[in-house]
Amino acid sequence: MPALGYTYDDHLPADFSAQSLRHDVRTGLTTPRKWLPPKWFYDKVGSELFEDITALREYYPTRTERAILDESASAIVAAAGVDTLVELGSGSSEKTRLLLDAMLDRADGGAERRRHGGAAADPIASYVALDVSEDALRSACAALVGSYPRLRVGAMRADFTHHLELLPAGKPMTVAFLGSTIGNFEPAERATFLRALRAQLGEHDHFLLGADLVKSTDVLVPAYDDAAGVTAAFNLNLLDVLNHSLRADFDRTAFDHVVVWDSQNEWIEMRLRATRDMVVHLPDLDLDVHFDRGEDVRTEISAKFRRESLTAELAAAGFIGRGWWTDQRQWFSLSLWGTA
Ligand code: SAH
Ligand code: AVI
Repeated sequence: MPALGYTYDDHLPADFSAQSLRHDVRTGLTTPRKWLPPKWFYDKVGSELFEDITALREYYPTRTERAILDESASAIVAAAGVDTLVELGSGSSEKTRLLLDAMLDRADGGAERRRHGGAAADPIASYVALDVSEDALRSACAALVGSYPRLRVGAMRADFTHHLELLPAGKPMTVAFLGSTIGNFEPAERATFLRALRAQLGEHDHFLLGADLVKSTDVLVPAYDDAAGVTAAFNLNLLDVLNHSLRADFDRTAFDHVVVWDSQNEWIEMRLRATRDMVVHLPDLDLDVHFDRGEDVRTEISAKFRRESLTAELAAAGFIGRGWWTDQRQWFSLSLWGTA
């Protein structure tokens, strides 16, 4: 057993933040409609702010998904029938505990029946957390090790848009992608991701997807524009990330947090809107970026789904539906997908 109690594998190059962030910032801030990819939200402060968001009264997705898991984790685990769980974008791995409890209960029954003198602390199930955020991975995995002596825990620092080929092979696994993080992809990116994931899965593997559903804008918009301003702080923190990582000189007081529901695409857009004309210097990129007063940088889309179109997208990528769980109000869904 490693000293930490969990294994830690960093698959991101040492200059990941430097190179990949530079590339994304140059691409996103030099086009007429400026944008930045949401994966850069999650430095230590950003990961903590996201956790604060999950506790907000207005932010229903986390507690709704947790309620579905409370009700149905055992049924989900029974349908998937595996004892290895790999989670993409695992963050705090908090809701995951409901799945781990169900997996361990299920495995424990089997272990009792198969016991041939193995030590009581032998691992009976495995969990691999994959995230770009080292801080989130380390605190989540350390906490899991403390809570689950019979769980083998691994942390993989990796980018799920580039590194799916690193998923463990050999034993059947369920790959979980919770929290509706899939909604943060553009549609084309989402199709690429689903095809890439499908290519990594064998006939006994499953994909467990948490997806937020279309609902009234009276519920959707406040979830991304809360009264306490936590989501605004999360959005503006992106400018601090650029200032720290690229020696940029964004003045965060010169940008407003803006939330728009795009009814055609059925997604929420988070933007940062310049409140005055300005030039921002990014010396590490040898780049000066001009902002007009009122100009937006799109920082995130958060797509909301419908069962029929989501099923069609999964089918197009080669997945077969194995189960669909939702809450009473049908605000959020958990769905299980097989490959054969
Ligand atoms: N699954 C958790 C956390 C969701 S927040 C939940 O449901 O509450 C999104 C998480 O995905 C963050 O922890 C962030 O660091 C991670 N993430 C975002 N983009 C990523 C990428 N490209 N590769 C790996 N992890 C990513
Ligand atoms: C991680 N992701 C699914 C969150 C969402 O709801 O799109 C990120 C977030 N952005 C603002 N609030 C939460």
